[in-house]
Amino acid sequence: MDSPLNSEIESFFDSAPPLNDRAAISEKLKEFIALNSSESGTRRVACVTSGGTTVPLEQRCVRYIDNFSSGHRGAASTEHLIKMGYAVIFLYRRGTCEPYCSSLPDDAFLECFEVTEESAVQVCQPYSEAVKRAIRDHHAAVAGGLLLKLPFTTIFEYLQMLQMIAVSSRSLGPCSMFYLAAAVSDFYVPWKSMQKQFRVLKIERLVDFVDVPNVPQVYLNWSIGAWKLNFRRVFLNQLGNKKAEHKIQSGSGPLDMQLLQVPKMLSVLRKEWAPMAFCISFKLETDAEILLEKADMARKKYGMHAVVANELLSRKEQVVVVTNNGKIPVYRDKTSSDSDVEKPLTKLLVDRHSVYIKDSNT
Ligand code: PAZ
Repeated sequence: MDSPLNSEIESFFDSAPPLNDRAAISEKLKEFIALNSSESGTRRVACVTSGGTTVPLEQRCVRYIDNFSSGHRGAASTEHLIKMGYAVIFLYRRGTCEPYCSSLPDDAFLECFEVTEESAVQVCQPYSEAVKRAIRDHHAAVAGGLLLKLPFTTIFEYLQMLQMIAVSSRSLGPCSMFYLAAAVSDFYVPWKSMQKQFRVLKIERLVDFVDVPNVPQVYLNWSIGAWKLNFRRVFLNQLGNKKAEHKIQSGSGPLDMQLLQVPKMLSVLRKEWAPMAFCISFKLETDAEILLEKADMARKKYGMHAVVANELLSRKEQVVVVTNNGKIPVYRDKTSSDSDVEKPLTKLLVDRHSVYIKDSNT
């Protein structure tokens, strides 16, 4: 338990800001899992993660690091999994694609509705069918206890919520699936060190840490061209009324930033949080040459049951499912314009999950 990875994970969670709505999330999860577990048979429950995590640079966040993920993969996969009988916990980045919305325009609220002469609101004719279908299907999934949507924004929220979901769904044993399509930041700024730096100082004014009490490691080093340095010593009132000494300068210039690596939670998810669950992670690369090799390395390293390898530009057309007994390419059905690659992909993974459940029960 006391491995270097575990202590990194512990320090990540210790340094994370507590979730505001932890109790409410926990209650929703408990209800959802109970609803989908019954004595007559447990329904399969998938946790689908979707969209990208942000890395805040300030506690009162003005600036943050983000990534490209649209959440399309996660939203489409959720719809297919529900169609195949799964209940889905959809852990998604606020503002990215949501299930049942793909046929609506981006600003659906403003484009799909109009105000009539009698001041009533009605759906614009061209969107009538799409809106009806989206509302009907979404309502059926949520009201039927098949879809629980949990939004996140930051890497801190995402990992805390993933841990809560994994631990809560332990009771489902092999019937639980993790489908980890979110694009998760590799690096982060520890929350506590952020408080020390940015509560008083603005990012562009901070040059370097020297000797900050209670901070064992210097996490960030914002350095600005040496020729411009005009250090002043400031003493900031910090945690427990202790004084922290910073060097700052008031000029401008380039900014170097050192971030900590986000500890790899996949192996902890597999070994500790949800050891019986069927786990699928995704590997994205921009270089096709190294993609499959890296996906297989990730599969072995983190003990995943499958890794879905995808390349940035072709990710909507084809992916490769890497398992311990082979690499299976999966293609979008190009003969149909409204088909997506997530349909055959989820079908394949659901079949693998069935075999896994059968093997686990014998
Ligand atoms: O969200 P999206 O549909 O735009 O893209 C999906 C994806 C490329 C983020 C996903 O398939 C994926 O590869 N996620 C893992 C990325 C990674 O951390 O390697």
